[in-house]
Amino acid sequence: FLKKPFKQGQLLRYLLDYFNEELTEGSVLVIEDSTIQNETICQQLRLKNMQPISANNAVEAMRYLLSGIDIDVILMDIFLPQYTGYDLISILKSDERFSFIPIVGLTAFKEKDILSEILNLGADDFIYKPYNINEFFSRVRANIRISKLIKKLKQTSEEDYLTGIYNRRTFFHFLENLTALSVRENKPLSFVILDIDYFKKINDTYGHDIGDSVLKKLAEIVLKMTRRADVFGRYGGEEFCLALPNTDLYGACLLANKIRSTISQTIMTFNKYKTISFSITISAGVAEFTKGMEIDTLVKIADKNLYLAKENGRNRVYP
Ligand code: GH3
Ligand code: MG
Ligand code: MG
Ligand code: MG
Ligand code: MG
Repeated sequence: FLKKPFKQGQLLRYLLDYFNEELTEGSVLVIEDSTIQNETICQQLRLKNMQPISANNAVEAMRYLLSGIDIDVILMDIFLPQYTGYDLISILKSDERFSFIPIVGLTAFKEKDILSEILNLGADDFIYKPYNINEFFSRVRANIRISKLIKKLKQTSEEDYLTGIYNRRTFFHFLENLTALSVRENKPLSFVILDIDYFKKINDTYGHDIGDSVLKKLAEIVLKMTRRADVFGRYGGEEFCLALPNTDLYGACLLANKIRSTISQTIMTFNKYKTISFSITISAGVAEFTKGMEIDTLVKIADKNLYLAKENGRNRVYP
């Protein structure tokens, strides 16, 4: 129900929200080698407002998953050429990037203990072919429900509530992985801590809500200036951290300085009782990871450099 007269844009937003809900009940990756069956399943899903993504084998399915496309449920035929459903389930369930996506096994093969084998491997549900169409939809839908709930929980636990970037725990989880990658591939890796200068004064002068908005704005600016492979998180309070793969100390200082300079030149404008405009500065400490170094040590070095940047006048990067 939408009461007239409505503001311009309100109707459009309402319709978009409405149709988004209606149109996308969930996305389903359909892995089935029989083209006819694959097409039939996709057709059936489409009729129920689910978005099918069709793959004919495990490799194709992996390609979709690795592309980062959002998938709610995986519907998987067990007998596939080359890599079977058994292989694929084992791979997906031992990879933290995909293990949370519900897998529904699908087969016409009724012998032996196939159902329990598949569930034991890590599949979440199972449907025998030929299936009752209502049961099929109900099972897919139930798994979409669970999937969306898991994704929401995952997001809440990984993100910083205020800025939407990674929280400290997630950041360090990624950093840990990046240190291993750096050793394995013999590529540099750098770590940066950014800290807003005199942030307490912003809160004291304009209020905590404006302080919060400054943190959000800063996160937005830094995120735009980093590469896809870089990891950006909120270290705590008004401190942020960056992990920069394939970047040595020199490159990291260069980027940190670019960020520092951009921020100092950004006029932030907020509307409270009146329009408030000001700019902020940040200081940064940088450290490069070397083989065998503990993460604690890496952080300590960056922290020490941040301290030096502060001591020597702020709005600067050390070393
Ligand atoms: P320095 O230049 O030495 O870094 O000074 P500073 O004032 O930035 O540092 P200090 O550590 O003294 O103060 C940090 C302030 O950040 C204090 C705290 O209230 C504020 N703060 C921490 N988290 C939040 C938050 O989520 N929102 C807001 N608005 N303020 C926060
Ligand atoms: Mg098959
Ligand atoms: Mg601080
Ligand atoms: Mg500070
Ligand atoms: Mg401080």
